[in-house]
Amino acid sequence: MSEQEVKNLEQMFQARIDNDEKIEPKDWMPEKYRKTHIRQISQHAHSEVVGMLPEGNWITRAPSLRRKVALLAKIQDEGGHGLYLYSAAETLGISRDELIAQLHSGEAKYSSIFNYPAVTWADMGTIGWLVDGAAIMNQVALMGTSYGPYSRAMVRICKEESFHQRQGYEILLTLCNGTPEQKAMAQDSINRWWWPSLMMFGPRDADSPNTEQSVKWKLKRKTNDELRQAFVDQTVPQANILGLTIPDPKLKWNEERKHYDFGEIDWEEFWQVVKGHGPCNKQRLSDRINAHEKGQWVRDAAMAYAEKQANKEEKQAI
Ligand code: BYC
Repeated sequence: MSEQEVKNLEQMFQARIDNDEKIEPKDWMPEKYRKTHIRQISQHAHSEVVGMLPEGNWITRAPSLRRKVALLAKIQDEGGHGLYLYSAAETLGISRDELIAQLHSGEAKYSSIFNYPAVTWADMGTIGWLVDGAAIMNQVALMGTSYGPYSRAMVRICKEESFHQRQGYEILLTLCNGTPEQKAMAQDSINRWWWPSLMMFGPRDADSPNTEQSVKWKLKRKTNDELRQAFVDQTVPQANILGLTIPDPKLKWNEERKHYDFGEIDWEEFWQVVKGHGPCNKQRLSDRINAHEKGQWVRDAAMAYAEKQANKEEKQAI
């Protein structure tokens, strides 16, 4: 194909996006569009699957049967979200095995937030409220993303995430209406998770190499800073209802902007965690690799069964 032909195709492609059409797997797309989507969708999938680990640790320690059932269901949902997202990424011409290998080798990233430890029961509430809350803020915008399979996966994921957010908030509401020790446990949890939750939205727009192109392609419908601001604005009144203090002395309503002003994120900490030096990076990755290896017999059994079925069907056809 000549350079001019590629340029024409790119123009037509951008016109479809500007016209809010969805791009489907068999449509022509620029190579960079395909690669950027594989990167973001697979990192999103990895985040869901690694995100099961901090909570999985609390299933056996949940304080009641009702809490245990709800937590189990939430974690299973996250495994399911990973599967929809891996499937969406596979439509772009990469295999699940390759994606998993990229996670295990450290080549692919997953959300920084899951490299922090969940040390108290209140953390199960805070993860639901803040971490799922931040995830929904991002994912509601992603329902309008230009790539069809990603956008459709988001619709279902968002419905399930809003249940997750509420179950977390309800855990905190119970603790905040409980004994002074329970309320203090909730406050301690918010103190630890607030800033890492704000980091989930990624670097400032000015330091985000991918945002400009991703916004043009409508992979991103809002920028990192826009989503972070919307999250802060939504979350402060919820903290007030709980009677908890957000650990940011600079947090203040700005009447002129009609938004909350907030303090500076520790970007040094963010990049350290993204580069693999957070409190739990090594443990998360080794737990994931271990789980994958231990699950080999399940994949082997499924393959053997599928082969048997295929042989049976072939024989019946003869
Ligand atoms: N953590 O140019 P930028 C969940 C990387 S999980 C780690 O702004 P982009 C849940 C970024 O990848 C929700 N890395 O990038 C599950 C890039 O590096 P590469 C997870 C980060 O992609 C269980 C570099 O920094 N949600 O719901 O335009 C329990 C420069 O950044 C992070 C998603 O994945 C980070 N926080 O924007 C509970 C949503 N931030 O790849 C809940 C989908 C940035 O160039 N993803 N980096 O080497 C997105 O919306 C975007 O990928 C981001 C980053 C906004 C995260």
